[in-house]
Formats: sequence, structure tokens, C-alpha cells
Amino acid sequence: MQEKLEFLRREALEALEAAKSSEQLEELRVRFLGRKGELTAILKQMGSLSAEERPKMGALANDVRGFIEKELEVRGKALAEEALARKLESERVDVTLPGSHRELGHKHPMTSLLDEVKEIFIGMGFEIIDGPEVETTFYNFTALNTPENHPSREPQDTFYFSPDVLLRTQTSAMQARYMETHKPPFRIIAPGRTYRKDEVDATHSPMFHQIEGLVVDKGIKFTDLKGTLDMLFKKIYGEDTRIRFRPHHFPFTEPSAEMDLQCFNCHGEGCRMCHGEGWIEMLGCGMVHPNVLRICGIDPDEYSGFAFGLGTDRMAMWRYGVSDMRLFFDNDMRFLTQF
Ligand code: 2NM
Repeated sequence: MQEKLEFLRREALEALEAAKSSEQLEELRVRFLGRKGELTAILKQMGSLSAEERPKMGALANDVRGFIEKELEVRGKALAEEALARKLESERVDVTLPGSHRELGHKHPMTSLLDEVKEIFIGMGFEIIDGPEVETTFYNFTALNTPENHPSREPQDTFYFSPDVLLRTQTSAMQARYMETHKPPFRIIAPGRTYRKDEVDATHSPMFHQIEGLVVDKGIKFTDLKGTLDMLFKKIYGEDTRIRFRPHHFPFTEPSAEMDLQCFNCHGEGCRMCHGEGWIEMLGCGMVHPNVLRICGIDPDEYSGFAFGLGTDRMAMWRYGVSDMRLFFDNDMRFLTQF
């Protein structure tokens, strides 16, 4: 038995020294000292010893147990230290490496311009309204006094889902909805996406952006329209900005006009930017047609109003000096990061 115990001591020491992890150590503890372990197996044979031998072997067995326990502890500590050292080495931080920074995004130039225009109108007491991009022909055309045979209704120019449902061609569809459900006075602008069947080129896109404005109250005159737009463009392009109005025709306004902005590049002299004209065509506008007011439930004998429609894509092109509208929609970072 003495031999067996001494053999066990050596075997355990060898195994412990070879152990590579605390999991292996735990396996060895069970193997040598566990209830079904090798030391227990030897002790079970104590019964066959003489009364003289028994206490000696008992003491030796305790000594071997103590030895193995001690070695387990020593080896356990050593392995833990090695593991920590490895972890520290692998997680070592090189403070001299360049930092990895997250690129901060910013507004799309079109959004910046829209926000700027919205702020100006909020400052003049306007409310911003929003509505569906999928509209009915009633709100997109009929309520806006557009005749049944008007070319803008043609499927060649407009995206139809069915004979009565389409992608709105102007945000004024929303204004018709608003007039139907609100009593004057009101001042609103309707910014948003609009759609027309245009071929894509440097100045056309089948999806484009508009801001339409509408003011209805008692005694609203064309001069209110002029003053409002004058204010808008002075705020955007500077106090020396000049605008002019030319007669035009729209089904939803009477009288109607187009508004030009004096070229901010040459101040009216004529240059490449304005094709020698000195003026840049900016928007359509006019006094809301009595038929529009009537269809939307407003008495044209009591109330009058002005309205305008402004394409913000072309405006953004002027504002940021971009010559091709497609750049705004390509989402190319080389373009977008310039703003
Ligand atoms: C334009 C030109 C002229 C317009 C009309 C209306 C409404 F709802 F009052 F009838 N909203 N916007 C209008 C007037 C739009 O776009 C070139």
C-alpha cells in the first residue's frame, strides 16, 4: 500500500505539472481526490491491513492528500497568472495608433434649402401642411379648376394607378383638402415630393420637390402676394434682391403670373447663368380662382386668396451652384460631402 500511495503522489505531481488549464486541474482533482477517485480506491483497501500498519498508512494517505491539494493550489495559481498575462497581452492597447472616428452625417442640400424656406414662412405666420403623395384626380385636378380636357391630365404627363388615382403632380392637391376642412383665414405652405412623366436630364426629373403657398382671408390682394414673395427672396438671396412679375395662365388662379428673380450673378446685366436674360424664372403664382374657392366650400364673395407654386430643385441648383439636378438624387458621397 505504501508503494501505491507513493506511486500516486508521483503520478499526481506529473499530471499536475502537465496540466494546461484550470479545467484540466479540476478533472485531475476529481480523478485523484474525488469520492470515486484513486486515493479513495486505495483507502478502501485499509481493511486488509494489520492494526499496526493501519495508522501509519492512514498518516501517509493524509500526507499524500495534503501534498496533492497543495500542488493543485500552486498549479492553479500559476495557471491563473499565465491566463491573466495572456489576456493582458492580447488586449494591450497601443495608444499611439490613429483613432477610428465615426463620420458625422448632415442634411441633404435639398433638405437644408427646404428647411430654410420653411423657417421664413413660419416667421410670416404660415402653417406647414403635409399630405398624401398618392392622390385622387379630384384633389389633384378637379378641385383646382383644371378642365377635363386639360393637357396636364394626360397619361403622357402624369403617373396614373387607375383612372381616378395618381401620383400628385403638385402639392396644391393638399391645399384643396385643407380648404375643404378649414375655415379662413389661413396661411399655409405645402412642401413635398411631386411627380410628372419627364425624361431625366440635367434639369428634369420625374420626381421633384415643390413648395406651394396659399393665403385666404377677407380682402387679400395681389400686393399681398408680391410683398410675401419679395420678403421670401430677400431673406434667401439678400436685401438687394429684385423680383418681377409677368402675366401668365394657370387654371387655378386668376389673374396668374410668373415671377422672375433678377440674376444674382450679374444683377440684371445678362450673363451665362441667366442665358443673357438678366432674370431667372422662379415660380408661378396668382389670385386663387373663385371656382377653386367655391369647389372647396369657401365663399368667393366673402374671401379671396393668393397662391404660388415653387420648384425647389431648380432653386437648390441655383443656391448651391449645381448644374445637374441628377446629382441631388444620386446619393454619391463625393457630391454630398461638399455641403
Ligand atoms: C402654381 C401657380 C399658381 C396654386 C394654387 C393653389 C390653390 F390651392 F390655391 F389652388 N395652390 N397653388 C398655384 C398657383 C400653383 O404653381 C406653379
